Amino acid sequence: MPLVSNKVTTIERHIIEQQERSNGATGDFSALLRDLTLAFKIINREVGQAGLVDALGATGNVNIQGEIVQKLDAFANTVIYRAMDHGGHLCGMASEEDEGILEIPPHYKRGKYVLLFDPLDGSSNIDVNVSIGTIFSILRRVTPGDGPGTLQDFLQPGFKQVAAGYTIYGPSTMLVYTAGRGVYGFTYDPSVGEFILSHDEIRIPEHGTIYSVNEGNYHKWDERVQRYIDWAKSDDPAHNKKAYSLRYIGSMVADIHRTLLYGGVFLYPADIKSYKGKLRLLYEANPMSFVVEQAGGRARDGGQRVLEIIPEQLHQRTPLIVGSPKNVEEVERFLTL
Ligand code: AHM
Ligand code: MG
Repeated sequence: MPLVSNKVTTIERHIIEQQERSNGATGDFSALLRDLTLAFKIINREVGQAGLVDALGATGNVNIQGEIVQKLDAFANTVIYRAMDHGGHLCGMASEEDEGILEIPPHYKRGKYVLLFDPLDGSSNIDVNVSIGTIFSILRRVTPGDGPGTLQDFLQPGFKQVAAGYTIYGPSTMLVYTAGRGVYGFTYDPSVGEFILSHDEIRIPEHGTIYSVNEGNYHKWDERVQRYIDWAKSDDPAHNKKAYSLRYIGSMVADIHRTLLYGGVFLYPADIKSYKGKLRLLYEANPMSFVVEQAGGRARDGGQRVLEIIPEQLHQRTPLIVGSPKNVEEVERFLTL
């Protein structure tokens, strides 16, 4: 009987194979991603024990977004910085938890990339054992030389991202990433300590029947958004449409991960309180939009493509409508009425 080979691919092998296919690859980028996965494994270990140890609850510090920082956020933030500061691949980092650029210590070599990250997104869900995630975005530096990265290196539009992705800490832990050549998902096997390729070349369904939004904000939205939501949850026999289902976890990584696999739309629109929306362009909207677009989806801010927004500030916010191309177009039709 011939041997049947069921190839087991770790993320490390996958990245190397991808690099070999792209011309001029130096291996620098593979090493960078490898360092990042180590940070994710450490965060995963800690998240998995959150209910056991006294790691729950707010530290009491207020971050620059005016939110209470929880212990695991602070932990994840430090883990990523420490895993990435000495690899020689980065000339700077920026985190949703820190106000300014995080510099590479002067005694370490600096490299040609910058890393932006949201160490633990959806942190209000930590205490109730609901999925949370880490989001990352990698850009190539644009300033010449090998000095510290400057704001210019970070404030690049999303279409310039070299790679982006997220790790979701859920019933199983998964890492989903794109380097601009499709989207790949890896499930963590804790028994061997490896992320194993489980979702090859992810494609988002063209259309889905789920909408995902914090509907508690309904009365704060523009009436065009209200009209879309009214339509989304109604039957529309003229278009052979049944009411969509609402699913909202309140962890963007989890809500968008479901949207990626099942289809539909995730929205965080602007409202009268947050007139630019809630989500951060550089740490949340850009990386998630890059992943979704690479899987065949669509990501808009209500007027333009998210990945084409020219950032002006590290912590700038943006409205976000992301998901299956047809669903996002449905929302856009209501927005232009
Ligand atoms: P965080 O970065 O402080 O965790 O906030 C971002 C989170 C997203 O994960 C989620 O989509 C959104 O906030 C939920 O906000 P709301 O509670 O307003 O629905
Ligand atoms: Mg966040």
